[in-house]
Amino acid sequence: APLSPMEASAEFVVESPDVVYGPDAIEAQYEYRTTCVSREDGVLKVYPTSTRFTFRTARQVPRLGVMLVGWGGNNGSTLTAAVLANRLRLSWPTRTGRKEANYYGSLTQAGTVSLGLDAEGQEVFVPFSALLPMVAPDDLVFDGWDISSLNLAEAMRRAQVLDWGLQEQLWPHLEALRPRPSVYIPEFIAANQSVRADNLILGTRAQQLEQIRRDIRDFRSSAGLDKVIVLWTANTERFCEVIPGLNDTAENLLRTIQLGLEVSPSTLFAVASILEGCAFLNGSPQNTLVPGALELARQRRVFVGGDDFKSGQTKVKSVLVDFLIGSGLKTMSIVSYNHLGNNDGQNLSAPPQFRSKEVSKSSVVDDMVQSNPVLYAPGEEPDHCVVIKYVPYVGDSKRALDEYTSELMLGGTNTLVLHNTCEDSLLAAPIMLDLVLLTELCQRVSFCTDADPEPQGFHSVLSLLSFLFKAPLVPPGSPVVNALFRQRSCIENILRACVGLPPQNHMLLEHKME
Ligand code: NAI
Ligand code: DG6
Repeated sequence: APLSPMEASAEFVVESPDVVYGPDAIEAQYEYRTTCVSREDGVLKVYPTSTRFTFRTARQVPRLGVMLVGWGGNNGSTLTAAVLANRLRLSWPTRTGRKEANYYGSLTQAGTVSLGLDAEGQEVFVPFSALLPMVAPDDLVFDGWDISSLNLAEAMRRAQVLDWGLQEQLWPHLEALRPRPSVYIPEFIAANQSVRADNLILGTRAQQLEQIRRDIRDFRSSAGLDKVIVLWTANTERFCEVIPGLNDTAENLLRTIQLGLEVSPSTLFAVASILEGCAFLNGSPQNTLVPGALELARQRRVFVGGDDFKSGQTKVKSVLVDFLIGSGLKTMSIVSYNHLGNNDGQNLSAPPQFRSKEVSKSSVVDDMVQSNPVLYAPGEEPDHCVVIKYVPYVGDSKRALDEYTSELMLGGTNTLVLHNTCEDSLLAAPIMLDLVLLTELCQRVSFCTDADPEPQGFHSVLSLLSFLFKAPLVPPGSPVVNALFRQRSCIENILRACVGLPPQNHMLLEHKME
């Protein structure tokens, strides 16, 4: 049943001696129960463990600015338009009736969590955003860069994503927003993008880096912001080579920039953001966050996250293959074809840029395959083929066709075929929103344990964001989780821990007794 109006805006309080709501922060004592496994004399021994954490979440939400690299693209213009449309409570006529602005597709804004059972034994749900104090998306302030000089109103029209009636209402609000000039290094994106490149930061790499840093500082002060987060939603670049001495350490990467050696535009933006103390998130597949950038982020205690928004076909894949293998079926072939006609598709029609996307789209079932040694021998994996074609006529309305073939018992096979059509940018925009809101929230969380009472924040590689990325970056040595509902549980349970609530276990034992 839909949430009642009261629950849809519900604030809740946890009544427990372990949770203190102070004027500045929520402090929760939390028992982290897990297990440790060791191999002893051919036997797996499993030891339950328990660690006492204190989580502290600052309650004051900041005035938050978001800088989009690729602001004038389909995603950038659609996200900016969506926030404005919601802030202005816009509605517009369509051939199927009036539509109202909403945030469908956003985990934090349109997802819910269960708080537990009420006296009648029924689950009580509240919006995900009610779990902890979060910035309201309507309050975000946008700025950004683009190699194309179109203002945001013209960019929205070029994108052809929004209904005309909505575009007309947004036009006067978006017209004044103009992307800052950006760094264009032609060999990193497809040659077909050169016609857009009329809004550029010139100079040496070191001068370009300084200009980006000045832009961030200028935005922060002129808009009166407490914090800025930078999000790459510009064209997919080709992979850059990771070369010892060039970009393998923070020191080498900074020297490379000073010497004007090879560095991608996205890595330049990452370095500028980190040096300005701003979290940097990579929504495209290329390896922007080279080891030197990761080390710099760690040294400066700045969050970074990536890679490549997990929006449509890959999201379904990370559910479907988890379902198949989790049910004990042996998936042996995954074939994913898609075609699209937006500028992203045009850029991806060049082989080096397609290759970046192919890698991130293909890595997404690895953890599920490796989790099941009953089905898969060591090194065995399904055939996995990814095809992307550029078909201008369909614009932003991406068509994705997938075929999954799995082995059943006694030699049977099962083939599932899926056809998925939707506006790509309307899937990506709410994911961008969640990335920014969750990253900002994580910046206000600190914790300590009984063994290590010194407060610390999350690791600078913010793996909690995995739910939102196709190829999640994780701290060294940490398992990569692609399965969508494991990723969602991770976010939900960590947020629950911050208010002293146990992990969601779905056991419903109360309903399993006579
Ligand atoms: P788009 O091509 O419409 O927008 C990209 C924008 O980046 C363009 O306006 C372009 O002029 C600009 N740009 C290129 N290089 C730049 C640079 N060095 N500095 C500043 N601006 C630059 O593409 P769209 O659809 O907005 O997608 C953006 C990125 O997000 C692409 O890499 C895409 O692969 C990725 N992505 C998109 C998803 C979706 O569902 N829409 C999902 C996953 C990833
Ligand atoms: C064609 O695949 C274009 C890509 O940018 C995708 O649309 C985007 O990465 C979304 O991919 P997916 O697999 O999450 O739908």
